[in-house]
Amino acid sequence: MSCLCNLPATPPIFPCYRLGWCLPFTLSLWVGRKPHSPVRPAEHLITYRRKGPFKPMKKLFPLAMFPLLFACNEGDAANAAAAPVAIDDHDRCHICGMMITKYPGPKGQLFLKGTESVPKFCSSRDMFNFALQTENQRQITAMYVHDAASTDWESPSDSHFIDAKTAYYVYGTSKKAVMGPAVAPFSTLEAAEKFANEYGGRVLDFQDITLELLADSK
Ligand code: ZN
Ligand code: CU1
Repeated sequence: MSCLCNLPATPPIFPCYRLGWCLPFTLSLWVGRKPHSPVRPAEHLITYRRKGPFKPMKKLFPLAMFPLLFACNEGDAANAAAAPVAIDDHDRCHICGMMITKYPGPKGQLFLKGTESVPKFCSSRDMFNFALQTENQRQITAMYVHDAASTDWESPSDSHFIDAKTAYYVYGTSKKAVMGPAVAPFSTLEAAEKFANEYGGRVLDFQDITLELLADSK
């Protein structure tokens, strides 16, 4: 079974936030259970109320919780970020339809909830144009961009994808990509600053890349 709630982060104290739901659920099973010893009705009511439910509960409670914990952890594993995939020569940009590997500049790819297909993009710029749309934002489970410091600008290598959310970006550089000014990603601030000094542009982080920014300079 899986949990009904869908809380994202796992706090350090509990193995899973969903215990908030699992715990009352397990308790409700115990409260609603049938007494297990055949006793006369009147006596049974008294003994059951006084100590019946609590003794076995102490012993069996951890056992009852175990499968629920397992269900929670399974869910968390499914939510763990998928690894980046290679971009094929025949892959086309999810936004503009261009053949991705034909053009220079860092590319992007992302993973969405509930689908196996991985949208890939001719440029990190087009990836942001997709990823920043409100209706897409909530569906994204992982986002990758080429690290412009560690791979060739003209034909970036698929072994140099980095997490888009923790990357630094240089915007407004003289280096050419496609679909408008390049959004050049870097894994470190130092690398981004070095690139900006050499090729121009300003250093931004993930939160600074907005649809307004991209629309302004088309
Ligand atoms: Zn494109
Ligand atoms: Cu394009």
